[in-house]
Amino acid sequence: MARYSCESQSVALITLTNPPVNALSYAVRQGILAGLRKASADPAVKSVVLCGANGKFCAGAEISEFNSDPTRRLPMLVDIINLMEKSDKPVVAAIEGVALGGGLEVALGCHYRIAQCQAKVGLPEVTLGILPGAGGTQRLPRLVGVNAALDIITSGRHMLASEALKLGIVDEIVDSNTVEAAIALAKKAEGLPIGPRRICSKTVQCPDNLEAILDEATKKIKKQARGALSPLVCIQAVRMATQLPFSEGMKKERELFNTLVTSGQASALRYAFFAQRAVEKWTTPSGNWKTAVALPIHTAAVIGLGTMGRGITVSLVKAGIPVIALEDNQRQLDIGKKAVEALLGQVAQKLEPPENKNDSNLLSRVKYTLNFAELRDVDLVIEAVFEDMMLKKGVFRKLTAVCKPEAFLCTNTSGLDVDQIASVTTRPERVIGTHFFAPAHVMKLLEVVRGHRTSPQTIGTVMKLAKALNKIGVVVGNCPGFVGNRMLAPYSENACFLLEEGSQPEEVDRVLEEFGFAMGLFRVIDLSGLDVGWRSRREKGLTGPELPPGTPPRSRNGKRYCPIPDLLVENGRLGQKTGKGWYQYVKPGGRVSSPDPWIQDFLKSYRLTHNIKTRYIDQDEIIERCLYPLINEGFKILEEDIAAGPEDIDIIYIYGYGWPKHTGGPMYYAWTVGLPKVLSKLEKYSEAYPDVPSMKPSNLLRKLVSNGSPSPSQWRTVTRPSNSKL
Ligand code: T1G
Ligand code: NAD
Repeated sequence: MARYSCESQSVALITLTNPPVNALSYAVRQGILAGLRKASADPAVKSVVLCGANGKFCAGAEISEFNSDPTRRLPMLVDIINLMEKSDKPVVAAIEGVALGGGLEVALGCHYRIAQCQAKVGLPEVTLGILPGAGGTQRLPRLVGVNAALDIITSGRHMLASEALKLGIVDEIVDSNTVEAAIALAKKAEGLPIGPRRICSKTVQCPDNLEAILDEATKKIKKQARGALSPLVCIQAVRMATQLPFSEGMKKERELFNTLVTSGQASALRYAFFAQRAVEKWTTPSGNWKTAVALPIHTAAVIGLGTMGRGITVSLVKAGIPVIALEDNQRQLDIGKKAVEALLGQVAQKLEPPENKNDSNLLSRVKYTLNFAELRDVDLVIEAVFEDMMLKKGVFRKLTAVCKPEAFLCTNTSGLDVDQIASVTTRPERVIGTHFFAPAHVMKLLEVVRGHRTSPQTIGTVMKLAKALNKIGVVVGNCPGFVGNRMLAPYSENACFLLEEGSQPEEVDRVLEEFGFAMGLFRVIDLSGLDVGWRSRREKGLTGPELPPGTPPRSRNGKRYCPIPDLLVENGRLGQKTGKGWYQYVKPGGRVSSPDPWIQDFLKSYRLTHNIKTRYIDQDEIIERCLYPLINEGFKILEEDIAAGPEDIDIIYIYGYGWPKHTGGPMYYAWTVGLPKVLSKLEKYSEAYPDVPSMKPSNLLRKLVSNGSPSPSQWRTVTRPSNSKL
């Protein structure tokens, strides 16, 4: 699908037409090729303009075609681009909306590029586990140099037209009428020499310190995208551009592309791409994403300016929503205000001029108060006070009294019962959980917790707000810990059992980090504070001074219990904030960790005291005993319909918990490991540790295995839960 028309007598206009984003499907590729041939054959045509229908140039290859019938691969995009570049009639790309991946590669094959100022361009292939496979790795370094090309190709970031202009990726930007401007440019180019405009004939400006640059890029990637294959292969492809003539480099690019596109990581990343879009299409028995009419949020309030309230405030302000921030007392208000202002200052630094000229613009969007009455007109409130049911109920009673009846009341609780909180209000249909992740102005995930009586309009409004905050909202049901934290509990519990049996925290973390987590579990706990978990265990009656005398140290309610984290807290080891936790830090608040001999000695004497035989625990066992119980809990969550599908769980883990995206998330990963293997390992560990219920395989996992282990997209057909909470 590409329309062909003639404009201003001599200009042929080829319009890519494949809504919503003009992806380069088989039909679009055929359409472009036919258009180019027609233009070439028509002596009246002197130049060509390429544009996209509906204000979007092109979002690249049609991702769903990657697994398709090879006979539909021809014509290959790369051949069409080569043909276009060789054309002796100038071709101009008119870029509106997006030119991403293959879309930008098409534009790079054109002789001129003109972009609308709001347009975004980039080569995001790396985020799909592949590399630009239609000449991007060979043309971009020739156009912008090795440094910029490496950054763009290995990060996959989208950049604004203004940056693309600075780098020389586009020749001109316009405010509007892009296609008209492109036609004018095409007419001007008629008769001018084309040779210098062909990127393929340029040579790469090779810096003297090329090896150092490539080494640096490799190091950065190994740190930032641990375990991901494609960014490293992208570096190799850019290196080829510096060493080989264009046509040879193109052959190399194709070889590397073919290796990546069939890799497990690429399949997992494609799954994650579509999973992210699928979670936006939420459905509950009373409504769905299509029918719910979201209300606009013009103003908001945040209650509690602690760790979370600060980040939430900044997130709202960044999205242009003015905030009234309320605290309990003047001291906390002053501390909170200072912290918010510091964060907003950092945000302002990153804004494009003139927004960053002074940050007073952002600062003026927050009003600080101690007085609930000031919240009477806000459209939405987010409560972020301490995790204490009585306190939260008190806050919601006050909110019900002062806020206008149509205001939405949200709680940032990490796991308390949203229905109980809603029960103290007269508008439970407008109460919802908005579970942000720390730091709230950075982390992409928003767990949207639907209470029993939450209305579809409330869900729709909060999901729309998530998008406005540049976050990914995932609708989940209401149960202790919701999805993310509920799955985290068996993960951390079993990791601590490993310490009892012989592992060191840094060994467990190393294995998890090699698996691809940005940070190992114990490092994460040190960051958020060991007291957080301790307080929650104390609330559940598992630890603390109120524990009945005679409670066995390593057992609670007949289940295995590891008191090591409690003992650390009792020793004042709260993590980074006290300079000591699972690791030691140079000073309280320090960030650089090192293994602590104190912990080694402590574990040694703990094992002696409790008569635990130590043994060597290998990498496989660490992975299985940490991750399989987490996955097992995910199956239980699906069984109870707390999450709509495996996609929802996977997106929560990728964007909220640092799970490596290139494995697709925990549920997809389990499927790639093989559900029968996961089941048999859980059975083995369940037998070995009968007092650890988190190892007992879920019914759904058993059912899936007996149904032939279908792919995640089919899991919902295997079981329809009767006790749906979603
Ligand atoms: N292929 C197929 N479907 C696509 C698509 C694509 N490239 N891009 C978007 N969609 C669908 C998406 O699934 C959704 O569908 C709808 O379009 C709207 O998307 C040769 C090999 C363009 C910035 O990685 O980043 O080129 O859910 O909800 O927020 O080297 O989509 O409505 O059914 O995301 O406005 C490289 C991927 C491909 C770009 C728009 N290109 N797309 O964001 O809407 S590989 C990409 C995006 C390649 C070459 C290689 C975003 C967007 P549905 P959306 P949005
Ligand atoms: P915090 O202790 O850092 O801050 C809580 C703030 O609430 C304090 O500043 C306190 O003064 C204020 N406050 C207490 N009572 C108040 C009242 N009646 N009115 C107004 N303000 C009051 O806590 P936090 O870590 O920001 O957590 C807040 C909520 O977010 C909790 O429910 C927590 O479970 C949840 N949460 C925390 C994290 C995290 O990583 N810290 C992540 C997700 C969710």
